[in-house]
This record gives sequence, C-alpha cells and structure tokens, in this order.
Amino acid sequence: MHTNTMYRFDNFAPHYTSYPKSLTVSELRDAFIVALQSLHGKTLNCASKQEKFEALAWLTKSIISKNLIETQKQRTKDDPKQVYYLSIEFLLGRLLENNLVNLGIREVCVKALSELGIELDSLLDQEEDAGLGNGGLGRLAACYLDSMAAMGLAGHGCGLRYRYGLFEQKIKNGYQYEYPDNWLKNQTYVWEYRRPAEKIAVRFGGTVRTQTNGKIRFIHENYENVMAVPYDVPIVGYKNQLVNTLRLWSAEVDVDQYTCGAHGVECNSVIYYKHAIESLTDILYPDDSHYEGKILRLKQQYFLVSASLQSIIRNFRMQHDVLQELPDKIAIHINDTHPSLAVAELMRILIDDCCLGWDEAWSLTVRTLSYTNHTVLPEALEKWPVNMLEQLLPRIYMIIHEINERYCRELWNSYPGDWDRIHSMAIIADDQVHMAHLAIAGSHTVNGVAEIHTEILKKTVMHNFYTYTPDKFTNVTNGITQRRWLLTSNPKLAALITDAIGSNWIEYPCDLAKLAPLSKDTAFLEDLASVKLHNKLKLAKYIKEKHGIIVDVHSIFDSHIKRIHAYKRQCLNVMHIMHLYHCLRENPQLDIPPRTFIFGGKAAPGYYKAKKTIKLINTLADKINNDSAIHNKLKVLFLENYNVSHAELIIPASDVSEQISTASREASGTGNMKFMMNGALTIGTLDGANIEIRNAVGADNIFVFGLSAEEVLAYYRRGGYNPWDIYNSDLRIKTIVDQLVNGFFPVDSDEFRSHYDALLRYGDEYFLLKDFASYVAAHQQLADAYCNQNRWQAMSLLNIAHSGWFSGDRTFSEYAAEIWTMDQPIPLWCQCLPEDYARVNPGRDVNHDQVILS
Ligand code: 26V
Repeated sequence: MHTNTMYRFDNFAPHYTSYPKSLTVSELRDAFIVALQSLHGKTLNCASKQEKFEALAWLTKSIISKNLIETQKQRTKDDPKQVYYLSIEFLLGRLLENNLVNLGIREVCVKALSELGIELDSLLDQEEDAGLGNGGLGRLAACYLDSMAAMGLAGHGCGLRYRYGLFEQKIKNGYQYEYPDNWLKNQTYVWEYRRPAEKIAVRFGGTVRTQTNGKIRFIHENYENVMAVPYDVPIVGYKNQLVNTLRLWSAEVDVDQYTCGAHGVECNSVIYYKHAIESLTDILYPDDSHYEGKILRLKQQYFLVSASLQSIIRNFRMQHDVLQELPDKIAIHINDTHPSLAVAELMRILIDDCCLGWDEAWSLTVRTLSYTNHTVLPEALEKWPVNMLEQLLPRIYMIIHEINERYCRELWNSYPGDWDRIHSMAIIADDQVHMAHLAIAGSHTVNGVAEIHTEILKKTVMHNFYTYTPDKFTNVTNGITQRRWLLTSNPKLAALITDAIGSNWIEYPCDLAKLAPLSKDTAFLEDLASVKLHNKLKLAKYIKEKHGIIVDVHSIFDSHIKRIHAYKRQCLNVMHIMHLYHCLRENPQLDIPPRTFIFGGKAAPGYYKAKKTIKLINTLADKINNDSAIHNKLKVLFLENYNVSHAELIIPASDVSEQISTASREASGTGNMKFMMNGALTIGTLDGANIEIRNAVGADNIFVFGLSAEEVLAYYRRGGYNPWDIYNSDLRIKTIVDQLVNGFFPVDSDEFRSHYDALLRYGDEYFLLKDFASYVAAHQQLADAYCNQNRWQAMSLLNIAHSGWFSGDRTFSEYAAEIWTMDQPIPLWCQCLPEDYARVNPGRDVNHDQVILS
C-alpha cells in the first residue's frame, strides 16, 4: 500500500459536472416513452420486450453520452497521464443494470417502469452478454475497466470487436456442442459509438527495403492494408459522472485499395476480398490447432496492437510536441502475451514514423510498456514460428530480430560463455519467437497475479529473467469489482450490509470489515441466511425452468464454475460425488446434509479430454438424479452455456465455492473472490489467490486440503509419485477409478478411457488420487460445519467481511501507483492506514503476509 501517495477521490475530481443532477421518476417515465417512440415508432402497448429494452438502453446511453463529452473536455484541459490496457479479451457481460447502478438511477428507473407496468428485471434479461473473452483473464480486464472509471483514472481498454463472442455451448446427450455466439444480432451493439473518422490502416505482408540517405530508412512496400475501425464502448464510473472508453477495433476492407481492377482484384472478387479481410475480427480465439487458425490468431494480435498504438501515438502527438514525454503521459499495459507485439510495434512507430534513433526509441518503449503474466502452464506460453512472423509482418520481424540481437549481446556481457542461459532467455530461439521473452525485455515492469504465482514465476518459469533484472518483477494480486459482483448482482445482500454498516463499503470496500463483530449477532446471521435462501430460490427457479430439475433449496449449493480444464480438476469433484453416492447406496439412511452440486463451464473446442469431462459430469448427473434410493440427498447439475450472467445468478446463491486446482497451476483465480464476497465458503487448495483468501479470512473460515505448491513442484522436478500405490491401497479410490471403465455408467466402456488412462497410465499429472483423501476429509468438515447453521452463517459473514481487500479498486490503486506511476493522485480504495487495516482485518497483516517458496 502506498498510502502517502493516495488522496480521497473527491479532492481531485470535483469538477466533473453532474448529469443527471436529479432525475425524477416522472421525467424518466416520460423520457422512456419518447425513446420508445423515436427508436421504434411505437407506443408502449405495441412494443415488444426487446424494443423496450432497447429504448431504455438508448435513454441510458444518452445520459452517458453527456458525461462522456464532459469527461473528454475536462481531460483535454487537465491532460492527465492516460493508461491503455491492451487485451485480446474483454468479458463484459451485460451492461444495462451496471450502467443504471453506476449512474445512480436504478431505483428511479424501477419506479418509473413500474408506473408503466414494466418490471426492470424482465428488460434486463433481453440484453445479450458481450462474451468477448474465454474466462478469468477477460473478466479481469472488464473488472479493471469498472475500477478505473470508478476511481476517476483516465484508463481505457483496447480490444477487438469480435463479430461472434466465445461460442454458445449446448449440451445434447451429455456432450458439448458449439454454436456461434451471434451477440450482434442487429449488426450493432446498443452501447457502442462507431467512429469511422478515426480509422487506422494496419499493414500485412509485403517486403521491406532500405534507403540510405545519410540515415537508414526502412520502406515497407507491397503490403495489404486492413482498415481498423474503432467502436467505443462507454465505461461508466460509479456516481462520479465520469466515463472512460473501451475501444474495440473492427476489420474493414480498405475501399480505396480495393476498387475494381486495382491490385489485380477482379470486380466479382471484391466481395470475396471484403469477406476475407473482414473475417479477421470474426471470432475470438479461432482454433489454432492448424496453420490457418494460428496465422489468423497472429493477425488478430497484430491488428489489435497496431491499431491501438497508432491511435494512441496519434492522439498523443496532437496534444504534445515532445515525444520524449511519452512515458510521462502514457502507460500501455500488455495483458498476457497476446498483445506483446506492442514492443515491436511501438519501436516501429517511433523509428519509422517518428524518425527517432534506435536507442532513444528503445528507452521510450521500455519506459512506456508493462506486462502481466497470467499463467505458468507451458502449453499457454505463446511462441510463433519465425517464418510465419517474417512473412506476415516483415518489418516487425526485422525489429524483433534486432531486439533479440541486442538483448542476447547484453546477456553475453553479463554471462559470458553461458550459452544455455542465453538460449533459455533469447527472444528468438529454435526458429520460434517467444512472446513472453519479448514482453519481458520490452517492459519496465512484469507482474504476476497472486503472491504465490509471482513467486513461482521468479523461481521457475522466469527464473533467469528474474536473476538478470530482479527489479522488474513485482506482484499485484487480482481483484474484482464489488459494484458488479455484490452491489448489482446480489441486491438483497448489499441492502443488508448497507443497513448494518452504511453504504461507504461501495467506494471503500475494506469497510466491509465492520461486519465482523456481527458474526456474534444471531438475529443478523438469520437475516443473512434468509438472503441466501432468497438467492437459492431464484436459482432453483431458473434450474427448474431451464433444466426441468427440482433442487432442494435447503441442500448445500456447492458450485464449481469455470473453464473446464484438467488442472482445475472438475474430475476430483466428480470423484468425491461418486464417493458420496456409494456411501448413500450402501446406507440410504446415512445422515448427511443434502447437497446440490452445480457445474458450469466451457471446454475449448479442440480439447478432447475437457469435452469428455463434460460428458462424465452429465452422465453422473443422470445416474444420481434418477436414483430414488438416495432420497434426493444428492443432485448434480451441469448448467449449460456458463457466462457472466449465469455467474451473477449462481454465485449469490452458492454456499460452497470449489477452488480445487492442482497447487501451483492456477495463477490466481477470481471466481474465488466473487464467491467469498457473496458469503460462500471456499473448499480449496493452497493455490493462487486462495492463499491470500485464507490469510484474510483466517484458517478457521475456509476448508483447505491437498498438496502444497512446493510439494507439487518437487514432484514435477524430481518424480517419485506413483498413482498405482494409492489406487492399490485405498479401496474407495479403486472402486471409483474402475467404475470409469467397467460398465458402471451406461455408456460405451471406452467413453471415459482417457480419464482412466490419465490417472493410471500417464501418471496422474494433476494429482487427483494423491489429493483425494484430504479432499474427502475437507468435505466432511464442511458438512459438519453446515449442520451448525449459526456457526456456518458466522463463517459466511466473516468471508464477506474480509473480502474488501480483493476489490479491483485495491488492485488498481497498486497498478496505478507502482507500475503506471500516474501523475494524478491515486484515489483511496480504503479509508484506513495500513496499521488500521491490520487492526480491522484481524488475520491479515498487509505488510507481512508473504508467500515464500523455498
Ligand atoms: C490458455 C490456454 C490457451 C490454449 C490452450 C490451453 C490454455 C490453458 C490456459 C490458458 C490460460 C490463459 C491465461 C488465463 O486466462 N489465465 C487466467 O488469468 C486469470 C486472471 O489473471 C487468473 O485468475 C487465472 O488463474 C488464470 O488461469
């Protein structure tokens, strides 16, 4: 915490004009009717729900537009340092309700609509989720946009306007099927502003020749231009009249280049060209298991980077004469390696377009860029074949080559003769360009996303880089926005909290700690329990309507919602459910609390085993849900098409949060924080941010199990784990593993062979068998705790009380102060000083909770 550099928000942004100053119910009601008329030419009686939603969104946008214009005027005057957050993913979800909440007009709106006989919730459901991301990384980017706007920082997102978001998942006969997510059904997105006048040309292919005229110049010729057209999505600050933007680029054909006959394009081919060019931003993360898919992904990455940087530098130069001021006025953040071509592109712009020399350009580049790593999984660390880069981006490749030459030379000076080390750090090695290495070399700061993750980066994956430039590395633990994940998505809990401690927590989330003393107040705990019950009823209704399954709202709602991946161990959860099922089959009278296990998540289309995991969960669900012998004590559900909106429904209704990744593999996790903030208790490994959650809430209020990261990494390094030993010595495990292939499930006996083989033939890479016994024991403790409802609710409340530290506002203030060194005062996310913080957060000492790996 950098308390000495922080000020209260109102001290530095009081000048943003307030609009709407006070919108009354009748004004809003009348404006809504007018909006419906102008937009659709319809009266209330004739308009459909979708049309009413659009009218309300349009009306909301018109309010936002005024604030946007005012914000931009003010920014031109103040010229604050600007942050640009480059990310290939932004998982925004729906925006209408959040926008109403942030504008402070949700309640007025509810009243105005109800006067017209309309329920706000029914309109909110009409909005398509903007699913421009895969999972945690994309949602994190969206949470940070919200925090930046709420805290008044001039921070913008830069991403791609995919025509189709992450696929829509349908489950048929237990299998995942992927359908296009046609979120832009009407061609446009209600929130966006198309800005064709600010389009940018991005060059692909061609050749580069040099021209020496005293100074060497690089001439790029015969390239193909793709036009990047920006669409700005407004990001509304919380009750501060401030609006930032998320700029999404869309690929369009360069009409000047492709008129008939030009560049050899036949008239009748123009339409195909148009399609080929514009397909660049068609889909998110195209399948990259074959060459065509890979090259498309690389093209997308360069398109994002080039359009964003050209536009950033163009705007910068319109306001500033001196290029050397760039790092003082602009911070550009590389979110994971996908935008790491930013290093080379910024060099290209500074050298080729702005005529700077190499050394000066390099100094400006490194001082402007910073990079966050989000995974240690080797398969996710991006590398591009040299020949692909060279062909697609010849000038960029030349620059990367030069960066590599200079970097390796520098390394040679520090480690003369140490070829192995230099090879392991080179940007180009073995005919591949290592994107993480490029990002590290070209950034002034590199951060991991949870303390243990940063430690693992420093000790293993990035060890040599850390030894070489230790000062570059730092940790910034992830955070989430309390405005979406508590205030908006769990209004009953938010109201209960506000009744108890006031509404300060919305802006200063560590104020939630004031709830802690109420963990001894039985009446309050009963209120807390009824809020949970209310949310469970809402989810149960959805499950009944959507899946036709009736769940017991007094059962433990145990949720495991995230991407389906071997390291996240959905299969360990399955094994535990199978174990409970066997116990109940053996003894149907067994006195255990009833449980509802909820799964949700998408498997990458080309990821065979993850897709089989979905089939396994559904097959188990069929078996258990239809077995009357166990008296409804267990239910298993796989909720189709998990997305942000589903998370907003599931998380407030959950009692238990499954965070059971193999220790060391989950960089941070952010679902864990959302569940905690909504009072769910975590069952989890000491991995990612779970460790910091345990520190915050205290070991008594979380169920921890399994190998530590150190133990897992030692096995990876030295071997010595044999799953057969466990299989042969624990009958519970043998029974379950055998049942994957022995006809226990009514499917082909090879259906789950890959799971069986992964556990026994291929060494159980993710330690499911090893962690099984302690997982079962932790579940037993959890069930015991649930049986004492007073104790359970107290634990739940303490989770909420200590979740404030996981606010994205805290994360953001760390990025702003430590990485981007903003020139404006960094607003406080917390009103207390570190000493006070340690006092109000017993169990968490911000200065001393370090995760150290030996
Ligand atoms: C990407 C891929 C792509 C190809 C196939 C395999 C694979 C496996 C993992 C990934 C992860 C990409 C990076 C990512 O999404 N990381 C997540 O970032 C979150 C925000 O920091 C963090 O909470 C999650 O722990 C981390 O997995």
